[in-house]
Amino acid sequence: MRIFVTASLGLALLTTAITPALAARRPAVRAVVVQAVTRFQAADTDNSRSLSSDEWSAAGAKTEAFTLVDANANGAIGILELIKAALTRAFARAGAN
Ligand SMILES: [Ca+2]
Repeated sequence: MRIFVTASLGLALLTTAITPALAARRPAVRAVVVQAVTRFQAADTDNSRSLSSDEWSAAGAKTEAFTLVDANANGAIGILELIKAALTRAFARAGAN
């Protein structure tokens, strides 16, 4: 539940920060966020609300991507870090940023 509240807050902040042109992409943004949250919950096997490098690797994610997603370099990936990385990747793929 706390993850969804945090993710919802993050989504609200992100959606109010995006330009009107990007606002039209909200359904895609929502899908990316839902997928990121789902993956985060599946990977967080110890329910610590953060992903260790071991959990990251066990989930099949690329080891070299861990340090890129760990934006605050604290050695763990929080839900907002994962959502931000997922959105950045999705918009880069769409050529929207
Ligand atoms: Ca982190």
